[in-house]
Amino acid sequence: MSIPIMTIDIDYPKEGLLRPISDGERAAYERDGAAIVKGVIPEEWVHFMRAAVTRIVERADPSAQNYANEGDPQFFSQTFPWMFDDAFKAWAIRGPLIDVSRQVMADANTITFFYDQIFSKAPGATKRTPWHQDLPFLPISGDQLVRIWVPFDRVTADSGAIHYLRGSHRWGVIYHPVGFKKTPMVTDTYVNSPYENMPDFEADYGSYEWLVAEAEPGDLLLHHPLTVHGSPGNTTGGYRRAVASFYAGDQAVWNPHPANMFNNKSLTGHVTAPDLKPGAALECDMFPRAWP
Ligand SMILES: O=C(O)CCC(=O)C(=O)O
Repeated sequence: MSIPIMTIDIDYPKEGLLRPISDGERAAYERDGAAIVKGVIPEEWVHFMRAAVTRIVERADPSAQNYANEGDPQFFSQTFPWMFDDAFKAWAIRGPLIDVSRQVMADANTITFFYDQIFSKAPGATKRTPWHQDLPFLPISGDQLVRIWVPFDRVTADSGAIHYLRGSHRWGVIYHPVGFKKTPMVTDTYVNSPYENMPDFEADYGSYEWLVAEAEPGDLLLHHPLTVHGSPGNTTGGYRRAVASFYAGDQAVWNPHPANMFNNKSLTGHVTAPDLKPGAALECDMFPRAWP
């Protein structure tokens, strides 16, 4: 796919964040590596992005993922939707999440949009999201990084609320990436990771403190890319649709380790990784400047 030009050819909502992120929310994020921020996304954006997610789920391009087991209701995912759908481009580089990133990474001089990913669990999609951290999948290092997960449906414990292991972003450990579906293409990429094996968090669930992130449309979740997290299946009769967007400050740099997501062609084969030198700033058309 060619590098997109930064024009947006559709009409999109113009309303910004409904209120700033509070000191308490920022402190919770710093302490726990995850936080629920209530009532900040304008309703117009929620409707606009719910329709956009539905469009991409229905499009079912071969570059999309279905992590569900054969015959089960769909657990859909799609990376880089912003590169082929202008609604996602507007959300990524003109929407309210830029202000969120600025407020969370207050010491950053610039904010770069790194990538986006849709997660949609259909009614009855029982496949769980395995425990993982995001950083080991990504060709970046640094601490000025935030993932913002925005739901477009009500998210409850039984529809697949994300469980975050509180404080795990400060353990100083990076775990081996695990494929959401164990196909050879995925497993062969991640086997080359320089990171250590993950403990069995499922078996020892009760020994840790978790944030179970139930949320409503209009809310958002912040998480640090080193926070261990995962989610159960959706046992309700409704969809659980969300978009996760990843932003970086100027202190983050390119780190193309062998297990990064661009080597997992089933996830990113529809885009071309940029030709940056290890340690370089994230400056290229694929990672657009969101601010200033
Ligand atoms: O929506 C999910 O279950 C997975 C989300 C996730 O792992 C992420 O955004 O990093």
